[in-house]
Amino acid sequence: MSLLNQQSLTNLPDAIKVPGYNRAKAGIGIVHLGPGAFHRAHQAVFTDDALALGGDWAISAVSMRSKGLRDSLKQQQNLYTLAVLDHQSRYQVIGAIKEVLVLDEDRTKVMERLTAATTHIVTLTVTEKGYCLNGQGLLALEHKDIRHDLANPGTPISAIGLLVLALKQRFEKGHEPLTIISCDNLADNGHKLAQAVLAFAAQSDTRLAARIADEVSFPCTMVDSITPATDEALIEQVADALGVEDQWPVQREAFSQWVIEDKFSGPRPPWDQVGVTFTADVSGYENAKLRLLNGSHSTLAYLGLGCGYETVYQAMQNPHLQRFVQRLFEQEIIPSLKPPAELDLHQYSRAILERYANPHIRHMLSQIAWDGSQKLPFRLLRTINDNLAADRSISRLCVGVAAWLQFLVSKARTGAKLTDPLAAKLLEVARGCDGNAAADVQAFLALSEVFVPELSANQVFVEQLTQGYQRLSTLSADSLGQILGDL
Ligand code: CS2
Repeated sequence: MSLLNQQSLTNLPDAIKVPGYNRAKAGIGIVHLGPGAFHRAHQAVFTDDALALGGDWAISAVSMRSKGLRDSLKQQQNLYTLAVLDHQSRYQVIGAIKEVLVLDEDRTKVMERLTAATTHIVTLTVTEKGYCLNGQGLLALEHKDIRHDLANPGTPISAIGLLVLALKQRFEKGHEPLTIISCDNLADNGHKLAQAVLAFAAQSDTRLAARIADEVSFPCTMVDSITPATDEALIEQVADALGVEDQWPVQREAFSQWVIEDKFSGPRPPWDQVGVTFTADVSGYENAKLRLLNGSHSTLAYLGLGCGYETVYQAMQNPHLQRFVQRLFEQEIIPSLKPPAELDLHQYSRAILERYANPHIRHMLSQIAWDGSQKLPFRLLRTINDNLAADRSISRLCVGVAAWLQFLVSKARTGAKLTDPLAAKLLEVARGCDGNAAADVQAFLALSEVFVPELSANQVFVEQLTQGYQRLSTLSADSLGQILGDL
């Protein structure tokens, strides 16, 4: 079977949507850091639609480390397929990415793109750990990548070091500043990124830091679309639908939402005409999404894996888990939120449950379980903190955190691989656990990278977490009804 490329576009079945613009003519206006499946299924798709309305907004995608995507997409002239999986699946060939570069190997080209007068926007999906933040949400100066970049500012390996170098060189060239948009699941993502960039710049050049603070905009965003990792089944399904082979398609659900703080340093694509929401304050949307969707995702991942389930869909077929998530939403998460007037949280959370019940999406719990140490603070711990301050219940939220601790203990016991930047430390603590709930929980709470001291010292939290941990010590699909019974 021949490969998807520019030439094959004209022979695809009629139902397949193809780029509605001249790819050769569209210039690069955006540099994206971290072109994983989520970027390619979300921002790149909005941008593809915007390109059809005109403008030089094609994307130069910079992979921070891996080379696989660059090498595969190069053979397809950087075209790839988006499969939207629902009761009626549809396929769309995306042309918005013009090139994929690898930071390490294509450094000169990367800097050229970042400092071109024609580049106006940098977007990022580098995952939570890519921001190199400490437990307080500030740049971790002791992080090994940050130490490397401070010592070698001309050849950075972190996104933060790279952005600072790019801004410095742009200012030297006299170009317009950039708008830098974090599209990761961090609360207050724009502010966190801005703080990290400023803290890094201030280490060597306070004038540069001041200029960045004055001129560069870091809008906050909320991004949302469930995007399971690409697997062999998808590759086959896409080949069947297209009649040509795509080596690296992406898949997602039909739902896709992007809310961006309306605060740009320069021009932007006509994203507002293709479904992106611009607003003065993203925090209401962002917190609702992070706490309800991502918070329940992580909870389901650790509880579901403990019961032997593989996917979100399977886990949600269990009536006890379904009821538990509903009550978690209603009793503990919704009361913590301050949504914008137009957002009905009860409706929003019902829609999330419907999305989880999409049988066409095989979203692996093991994928969601990655990087718990980076995700839980934003997804569950901040909600716990707010509820404690307002004297609200936290018992269900603590079950989610306790399920993570039990997941770590079981990884330590079985020796299975743990994907988490803090894996070595987490496993060390987990190996020392002997089933005494109070002592085990205390050992985990000492991890200040995850639990801020105010929280680990809070007696209500410690008690509830210990109870949750105790409850889950016999977790299995059969015992779930009893374990979650009164929650
Ligand atoms: C998931 C997210 O993998 C995870 O941790 O919770 O990727 C989630 O699917 C997206 O944020 C949905 O927008």
